[in-house]
Amino acid sequence: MALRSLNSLHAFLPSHAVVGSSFGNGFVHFRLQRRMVATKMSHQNHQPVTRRTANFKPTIWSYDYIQSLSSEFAGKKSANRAQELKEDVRAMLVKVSDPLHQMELIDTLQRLGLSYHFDHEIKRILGRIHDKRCSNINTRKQESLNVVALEFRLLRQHGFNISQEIFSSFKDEKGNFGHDCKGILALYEAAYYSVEGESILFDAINFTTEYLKEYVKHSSDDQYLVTLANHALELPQHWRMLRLEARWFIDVYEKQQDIMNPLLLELAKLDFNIVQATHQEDLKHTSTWWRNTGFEDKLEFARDRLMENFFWTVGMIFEPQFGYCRRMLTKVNALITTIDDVYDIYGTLDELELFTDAVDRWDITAVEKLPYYMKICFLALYNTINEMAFVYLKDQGLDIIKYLRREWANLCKAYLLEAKWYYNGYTPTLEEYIENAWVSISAPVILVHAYLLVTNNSITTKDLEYLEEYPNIIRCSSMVLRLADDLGTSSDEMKRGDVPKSIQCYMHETGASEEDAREHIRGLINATWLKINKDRIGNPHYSNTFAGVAMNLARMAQCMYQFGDGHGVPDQETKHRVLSLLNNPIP
Ligand code: 0FV
Ligand code: MN
Ligand code: MN
Ligand code: MN
Ligand code: MN
Repeated sequence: MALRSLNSLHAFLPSHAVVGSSFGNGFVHFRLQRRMVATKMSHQNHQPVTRRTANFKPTIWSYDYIQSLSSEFAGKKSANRAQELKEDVRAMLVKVSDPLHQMELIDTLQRLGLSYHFDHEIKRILGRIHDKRCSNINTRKQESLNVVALEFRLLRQHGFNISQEIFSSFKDEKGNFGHDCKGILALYEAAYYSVEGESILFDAINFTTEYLKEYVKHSSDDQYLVTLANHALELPQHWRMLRLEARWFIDVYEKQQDIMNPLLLELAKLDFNIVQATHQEDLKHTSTWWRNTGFEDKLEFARDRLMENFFWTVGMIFEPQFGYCRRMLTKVNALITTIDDVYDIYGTLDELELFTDAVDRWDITAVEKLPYYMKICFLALYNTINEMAFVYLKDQGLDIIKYLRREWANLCKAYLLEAKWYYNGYTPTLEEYIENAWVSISAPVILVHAYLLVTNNSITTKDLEYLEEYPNIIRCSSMVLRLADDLGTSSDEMKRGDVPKSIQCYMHETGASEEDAREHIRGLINATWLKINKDRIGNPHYSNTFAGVAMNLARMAQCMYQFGDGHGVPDQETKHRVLSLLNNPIP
């Protein structure tokens, strides 16, 4: 049935009458299950309005708890000691001359979450390694798989171009890469940096995955390697949230008495705790803002997830100097989470049209027509984003309001289309769904704000035009976020009543089982990472910082939805993760 005819049909039906109507798809029965809340008088026409409720759990992080956070690592004493240690490590890094040891040290610094202090040194060292290796690719035969794979991964991580061919001599005619387990693990981690069409690396992922699965099943003397292999099989390093990875690796590293360097360990712990203290201050700031929005009681139906929204932001950008960016992006995330619930749960279609129009026009006088809860929501959005633009104008001399409001308007339009699909019982094809859903997941909003917030002082009109076209890195990061979100949230969304998500669209279109559809979606996530990897190689269009934020958003999605809906469900895995990153210092 054509969408247009469904839309016009809808105009004759009150919103609740659509429930249970027979639009001939498999989702109608879910819609019957949606829970209804008390009937209220609508602001518009004084007809009773039946609204959905999601019954989200309340937050587990109270305002008072957040405001009580404090850390003994916030002061000068810690900062001074860290400074001393950093200079020692820097000296060590430039003194090491053997390339293998240099690379191992860089890898350890990265895993401990310390490499951001040594960006310049690391880039210089890797630049030298890249130049030297590019000129004599054939000498690789004498080297171990471990060395070559480590080098390949580090170079790709830092945007250097290096060919997959350096692995060809390790591969036999059966597609095996030998029996050196350390090397195979290194190859596994490296292969996740592949781009489309790299068949050696494609084979490498298959081979190494099977090999490592067998390896961890059988007892081994090397417990360290078993630990790393198990962790890698769960998710490769490339896909992991940086701070959680650092927190995990610091513990693992400490237990490795024979290879552990006490200097690195002390700095890693101290730095982690200092960064945590900075994050606590950012969190307190945003929690006061959140309380002042009044959403907690004026928009009671919406998720109260300030802490989780902050956690997403820490995943996107953790370095202490980006505190302002972290604070603003947390507000952006919290606004998105709330507005998403307005469209998905509470708003009637009439109200949603008005809200979308108000955001599209970015017009304060549009508030007059909105129901009370939407006035609160719109003004909080309008004021927060305008203030951000005001600060930008004042400090950077650049008027960014038109770029910001465009993103919010696009988001609301994508939300509105989904709401129409939902009320009309329409199931799009997967392609039609995705065309809208990479926008409705909100990543373009987040990343355009992030781009402006991390690219201080140097933005040109050309950059802004480039941004308006949504570079690949934004599209791909959005795709990963959307697909991972659908894997983690769509089961509950279907139960409460929502538009069919990627899994359901694919099932509807192909007749696949849910498990096969999920497998298909996981395949799309894999394929999207290949595009991200390609975009990273030698790309001059944006800073490494921004590329990091965009990739980190994709990583965060895989983290938040690893065990279900980590964003919506507050008291499970996310709770422990939040405690370990934001509450508990490393002893
Ligand atoms: C997810 O909710 C959600 F709210 C997101 C991803 C918005 C906030 C984004 C960040 C904090 C990064 P939900 O699954 O309800 O989103 P959809 O789009 O599926 O309704
Ligand atoms: Mn090259
Ligand atoms: Mn939603
Ligand atoms: Mn939604
Ligand atoms: Mn969802």
